[in-house]
Amino acid sequence: MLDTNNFVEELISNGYTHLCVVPCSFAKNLINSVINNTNIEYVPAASEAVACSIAAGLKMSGKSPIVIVQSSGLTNMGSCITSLLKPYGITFPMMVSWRTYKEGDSEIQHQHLATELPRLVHAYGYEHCILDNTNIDTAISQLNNCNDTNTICLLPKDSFSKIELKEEHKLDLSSFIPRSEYLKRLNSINKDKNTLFIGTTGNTAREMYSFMPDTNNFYMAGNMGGALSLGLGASMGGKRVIVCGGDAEFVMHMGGLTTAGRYRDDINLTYILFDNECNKSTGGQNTYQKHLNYINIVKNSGILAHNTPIENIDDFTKVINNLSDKIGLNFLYIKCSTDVETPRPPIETVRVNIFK
Ligand SMILES: Cc1ncc(C[n+]2csc(CCOP(=O)(O)OP(=O)(O)O)c2C)c(N)n1
Repeated sequence: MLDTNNFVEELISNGYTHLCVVPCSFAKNLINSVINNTNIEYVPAASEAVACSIAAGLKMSGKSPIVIVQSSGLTNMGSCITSLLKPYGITFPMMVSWRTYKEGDSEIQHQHLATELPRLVHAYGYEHCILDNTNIDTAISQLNNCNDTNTICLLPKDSFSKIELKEEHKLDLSSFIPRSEYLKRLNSINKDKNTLFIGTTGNTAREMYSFMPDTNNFYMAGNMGGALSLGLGASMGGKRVIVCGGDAEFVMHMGGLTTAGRYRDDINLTYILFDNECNKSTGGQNTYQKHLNYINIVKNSGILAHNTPIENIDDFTKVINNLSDKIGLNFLYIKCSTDVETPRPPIETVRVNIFK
């Protein structure tokens, strides 16, 4: 295991200036150390494609960025890598956490790339190396090699020692009630099973498994950012759908809003955005999205949004009860705090037959 703060100091003395990131729990301690350090800038990105393009722009302006993403995020970067970085000869270190998979594990979103990740890297026209997490000098020289060549660095689990965020970077959500309270209420209102609930990757789906035992739930373990569009398709097919999403998932493929808005008069679909201001499931990293007005974004995409943020169960109950069986595309924005960890839905519930 590498000493994380020493590793970050070495990155800085080697001239690296920015860490462009979509978080993965494997990189949590490295991310915390960079957020704590004022000599290197943390750049949280809506998607891996965004992180990669920002890094390319930084490199073009003489900075020295590093990209950190999860293996599933490397697929989002494919277009940037093959049609920008490769043809224009732009290089910088890209660290990709190598998620593994054990048979029977419910994290089925990682199953394919657990074995195929190196082949994907090679298909993009890159070599791969595996970060040496036993020696800082070797690890830094691997990254320096990635900075000059078409090489992607794969990051094994438990590579970095534990780092806590400094107090000033910690979120205070104590004035909001936890998401579980809203999920329990959804469960009691929607026991009839006529509504399909879609839970997004991250802690939303996990908590639905614990707090919504009586509803008809689909737990989308991967495909981050795709929940609204999945719900759109299901509602275009005739289902009544409610998507429960997180603030990081919501922005990842936000273009889906513009497509969904077109069908607002033909479908029965509601997106409930639970904003806990963080990527809870990958280590609680702040999403740094306070500049966003989610309600206005949604309204301007032609979607019917409840006008004010919801912060208590009574208001929530009224709004949910008013959502009728009528056609419409609705959006609710809820400010919430986080719950204690709940278990992942087991494989039998994650791999359901969604065509039934
Ligand atoms: C393409 C892709 N990139 C990154 C991840 C890793 N990841 C899983 S959940 C998550 C954050 C989810 O945060 P949010 O949507 O706010 O929900 P929360 O966990 O806070 O409830 C991330 C970054 C992923 N699964 N897929």
